[in-house]
Amino acid sequence: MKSLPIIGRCIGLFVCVLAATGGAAEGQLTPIVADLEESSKKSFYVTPAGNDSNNGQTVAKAFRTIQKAVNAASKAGTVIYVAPGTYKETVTLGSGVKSGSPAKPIAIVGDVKGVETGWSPGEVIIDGQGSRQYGIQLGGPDHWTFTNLRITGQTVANVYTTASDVSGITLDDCTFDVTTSWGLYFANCGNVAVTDCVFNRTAKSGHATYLYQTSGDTMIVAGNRMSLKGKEYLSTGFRQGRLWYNGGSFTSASYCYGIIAMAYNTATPMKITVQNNVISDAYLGVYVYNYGDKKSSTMTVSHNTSVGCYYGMYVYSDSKTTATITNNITGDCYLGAYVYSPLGTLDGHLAYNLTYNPCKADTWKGCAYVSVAKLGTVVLQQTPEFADAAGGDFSLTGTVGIDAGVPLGATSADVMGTRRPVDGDGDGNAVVDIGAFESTEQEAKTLRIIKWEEVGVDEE
Ligand SMILES: [Ca+2]
Ligand SMILES: [Ca+2]
Repeated sequence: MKSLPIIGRCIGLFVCVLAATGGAAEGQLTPIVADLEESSKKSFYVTPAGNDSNNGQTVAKAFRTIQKAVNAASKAGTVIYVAPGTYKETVTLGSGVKSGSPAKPIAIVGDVKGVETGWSPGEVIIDGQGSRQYGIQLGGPDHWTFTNLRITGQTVANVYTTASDVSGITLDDCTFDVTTSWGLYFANCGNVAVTDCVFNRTAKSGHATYLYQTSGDTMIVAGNRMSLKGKEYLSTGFRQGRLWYNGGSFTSASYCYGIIAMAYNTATPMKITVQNNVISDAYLGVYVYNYGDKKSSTMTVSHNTSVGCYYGMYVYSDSKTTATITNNITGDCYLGAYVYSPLGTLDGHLAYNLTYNPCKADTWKGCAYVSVAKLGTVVLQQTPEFADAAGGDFSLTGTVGIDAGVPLGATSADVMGTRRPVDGDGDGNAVVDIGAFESTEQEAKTLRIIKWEEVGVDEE
């Protein structure tokens, strides 16, 4: 029995060698070998050189289509590694496809670094070629995660579901080339998480995310970037109060939103988290809505940077939801924020260059379009300086907004995944910045000054 812990620590090669040489302890080792075989079956491989008549269990026997691997995945915890390359298909998770479990989702991982497949690094692209409606269509199975995929060339939505019970879906580190209708379209779904994704939009793109949960208890939209780039940045006219549809002014409905994160769940309390997102040029940059009327529901809408929109931020909740709306930037907008939340707190907010601003002064107190239980520090009409807004870099480089946030709703990392808070104004006290980016500029300057002074001393 004493040997068991040692085998446990040597898992892998040691066990395999003993088994191959038919060692004396073979009988004892058999169950462990069986376990290893079992776990190896939990990986499938898809490569551009694969073939769907293979078993998909090794790179040499890889599948050619992601769909084939999806159909083959039979166990919770299965990982499907997809080699760099282009996959011209719609990946459909229909009713015959297995679900993962909350602790062990089934994962499709774009092997962009080539570590698992041995392929040269590159993007893993699901390409609709301008003719397929969807990149991924979800129709039943729960608890699937999608990582490091680029989904492009679809005609309706990059990812789509209208099934009523799809839950436990995570999209992480993916890139979506948003169609003229939707990037993500999730109607009537359960728990969804969209994290660290890039939504490439143009002035003709539709909604980046349309998420509407009617079940589950958690919705997360965090660390996503969806601002327009180059000459299209601040080009759409939303910020002057003009509606805009597919690249032109429009007088009726159908204009793009950035983030739509809505829940109408009367069965269970919801926890909605919308943080560290970067949006520009949308009708509603950040639209968060909870109306299940369940006690202990929470909404945290913090550290978003939303510019060039008709409404930078539109947050609405029932009277039982505790909403934390803090550390957001809404600027170059028609109206900075419309907030209605009877139990809500609005604090550490920065708004500037508002076309419509009946409050005039540097506070929103008394403004009809902000109705919350607690109104804290709200800075209006101080214009922050961004590093390269048209390039998507909204790092603060001046003084406005740096170390100006509040602890409530603060995140421990910014949209780039780097730490918060950083002492950005060099006063020795690290405080979070307002917006999606945490500035490290002043800290870097301070370090340079110290080094220069040290050099100066040495030279004397
Ligand atoms: Ca700071
Ligand atoms: Ca400071």
